[in-house]
Amino acid sequence: MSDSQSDAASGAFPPGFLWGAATASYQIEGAAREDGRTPSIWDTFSHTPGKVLGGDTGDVAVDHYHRWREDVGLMKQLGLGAYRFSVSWPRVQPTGRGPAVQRGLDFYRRLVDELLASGIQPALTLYHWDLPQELEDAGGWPERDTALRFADYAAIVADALGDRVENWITLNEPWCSSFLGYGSGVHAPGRTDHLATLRAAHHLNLAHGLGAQRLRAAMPARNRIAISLNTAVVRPLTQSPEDQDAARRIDALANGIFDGPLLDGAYPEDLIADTARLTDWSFVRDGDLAAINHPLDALGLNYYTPSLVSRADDNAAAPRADGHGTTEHSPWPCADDIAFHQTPGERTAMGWTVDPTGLYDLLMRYTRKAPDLPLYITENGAAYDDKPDPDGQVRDPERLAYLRAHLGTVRRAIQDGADVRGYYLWSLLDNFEWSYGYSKRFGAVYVDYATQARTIKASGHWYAELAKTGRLPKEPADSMT
Ligand code: IFM
Repeated sequence: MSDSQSDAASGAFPPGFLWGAATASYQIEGAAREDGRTPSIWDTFSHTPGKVLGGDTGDVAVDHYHRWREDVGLMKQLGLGAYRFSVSWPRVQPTGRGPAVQRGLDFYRRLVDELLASGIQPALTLYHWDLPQELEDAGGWPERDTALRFADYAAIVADALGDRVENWITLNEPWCSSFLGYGSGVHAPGRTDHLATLRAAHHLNLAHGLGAQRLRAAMPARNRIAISLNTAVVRPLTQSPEDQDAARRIDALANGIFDGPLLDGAYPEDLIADTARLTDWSFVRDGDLAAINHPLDALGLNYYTPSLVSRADDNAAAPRADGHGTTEHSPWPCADDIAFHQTPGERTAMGWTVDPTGLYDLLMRYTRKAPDLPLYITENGAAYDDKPDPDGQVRDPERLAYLRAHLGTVRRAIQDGADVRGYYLWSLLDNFEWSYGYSKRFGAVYVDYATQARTIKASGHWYAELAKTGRLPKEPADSMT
């Protein structure tokens, strides 16, 4: 038994386990038109009537651009060891080309310095979905040039912050950028073209690889480079060969399309065969796969809920609801005959089933697939309809139970050999939940959107206790729950 396995067996997380929280630029910053920032695809999308619930936009969000110092203070109160944030590409390189804007970079430098002074490790994500609109106008992720532009942008940020940020994540959830952005169209830029979806996925992979090369060249060797994937845990509805094949196909489209080139240096053969009627994949050029296969220092996994699929008898009847909204257009290319089902059990406010076994399965899957790669859970959490009580406290027992259950399975996975080094709660603050606007609250900290007042929720106090002791607290942190 390794040291970390025996720690886990004794109820504790391994020493040095990183307790973090995560956010993303467009979801929290606001200040959409300040200091030279130009519009991203999410500015355009959210300002298009009918795209985001209630017509919400990220114009103000939770005003983190101005309240960042207060927010670092909240992180200190939560006892966080790490904070994962993303850089807004159009804030530091407006329009996605050309020189950097110093004021934009200065914002992140101040934030990082404050984190370091507070003993909180920064973990920087380069791309969490806010593509400069001008790059989308030039074709967006389906076009190869966007990957080259990303590599230049990565070098700019590495030059500015590589001396003080040690944890780097190239992309967040490239599946969402490609399949929701270009397939179902429920995310920006809102296109519904399955060939564009697959091209976007490849160019996001290429962006990761080229970006990782540039980061490596520009930064001290101690810095770690990772990517955050929202790998799906895909389960067949029944054990019939048809349902098992449906699960295999969705697995290839959700996972193999990213972890194949990243970890094995190739797209899975079944993915190529399953999508042959749409494309011959000739947009993959010589040298691309080697670039994407650039060595990683860690793998980030984001987990919320598993997927349950079956082969639909009647194509027209295949439900579209797959956890990302019920949409007119499926995000999944060449999979119109596959149906998605609600997994049984309690659901969060997103309608996502609470199933911590999926997180265990995910961690063990990548332990088997990439045994030498440290794993980080770069997102996990739940939305609930939180409201302050008359005494001003925010009691969120469902989220607390969700976190406790999921962290219990993380501990079990460590005990069973998974090299999990840290956990980032999604999210630090309530924020702009993409096409759901401000209607879904994921934060450990409640935000009153009218006043921007912040209140640590009961689950946040509980998490602080966990971060302090490295053990799952037996009882809620205080009488609030
Ligand atoms: O809010 C998002 C985040 O931006 C990416 N991962 C999933 C979260 C919850 O939907």
